[in-house]
Amino acid sequence: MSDTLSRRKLIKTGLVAAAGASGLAVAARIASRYGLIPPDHRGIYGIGETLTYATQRLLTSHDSLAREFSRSDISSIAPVNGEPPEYEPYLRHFAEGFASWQLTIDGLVAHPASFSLEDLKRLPSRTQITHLACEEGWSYIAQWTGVPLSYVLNLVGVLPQAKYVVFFAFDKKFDSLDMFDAWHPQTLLAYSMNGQDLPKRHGAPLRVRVPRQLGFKSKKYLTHIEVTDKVTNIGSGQGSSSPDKGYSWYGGI
Ligand SMILES: Nc1nc2c(c(=O)[nH]1)N[C@H]1C(S)=C(S)[C@@H](COP(=O)(O)O)O[C@H]1N2
Ligand SMILES: [Mo]
Repeated sequence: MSDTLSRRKLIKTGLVAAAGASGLAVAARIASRYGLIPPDHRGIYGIGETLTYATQRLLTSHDSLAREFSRSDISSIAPVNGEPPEYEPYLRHFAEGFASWQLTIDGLVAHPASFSLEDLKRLPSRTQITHLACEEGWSYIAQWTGVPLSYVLNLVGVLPQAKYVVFFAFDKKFDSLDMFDAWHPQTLLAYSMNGQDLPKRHGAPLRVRVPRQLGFKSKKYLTHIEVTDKVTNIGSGQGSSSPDKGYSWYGGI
């Protein structure tokens, strides 16, 4: 057993034992010591959120992949959650076929940059058929093509103090991933769904697809990505617009 593995096992055993024997607060303290605290750790669900996140991170190895399906598994119907922004500047970009739309990436990076849709389409792509599960109880399987977020992060040069990658959308929603999911090979900046340009309702021109987490983390209608070491200064400080509506920040599956 490698050193990291035995260390992970030790922390995990400690966490679970502490949660059972001496209560959640002790387990939360252990999680804190190892930096496994999600941004929405305050409030009534906070200790539960910390335990879920910390346990998942310790149980899952860094390269574990979400299941990928075959073409015959693609669902004939893909439901939608979150209607397209029917207001400016989104409507103008849509009418122009996103010709002047740009994705800006800045924050804790060596080379802040903006990418047009054509720029992104010229970068190496990955196509994957994965399951999107909404916490409301429906799900579907679809094929997504896009540039791996990790590729773009390497282009802009993430600084060592980075802890989160934050996604901002035209509809004012935002969300963030820790660096584990940001570097994950299946986390895509997707511009195509089932072989077509991303349909308006599914997030045109660009969405993030995070198959290792519930659907709400796969934010649509992206405008801007920021790499940061803290999310306390964004929105209500919980790393996402979703916890304001009772969702957790971490939606691992
Ligand atoms: N910008 C934005 N992204 C979003 C949403 C939204 O309302 N706005 N809804 C989320 C939710 S709750 C889910 S389940 C998925 C659904 O993706 P789909 O509408 O393409 O099926 O998108 C997520 N991304
Ligand atoms: Mo959802």
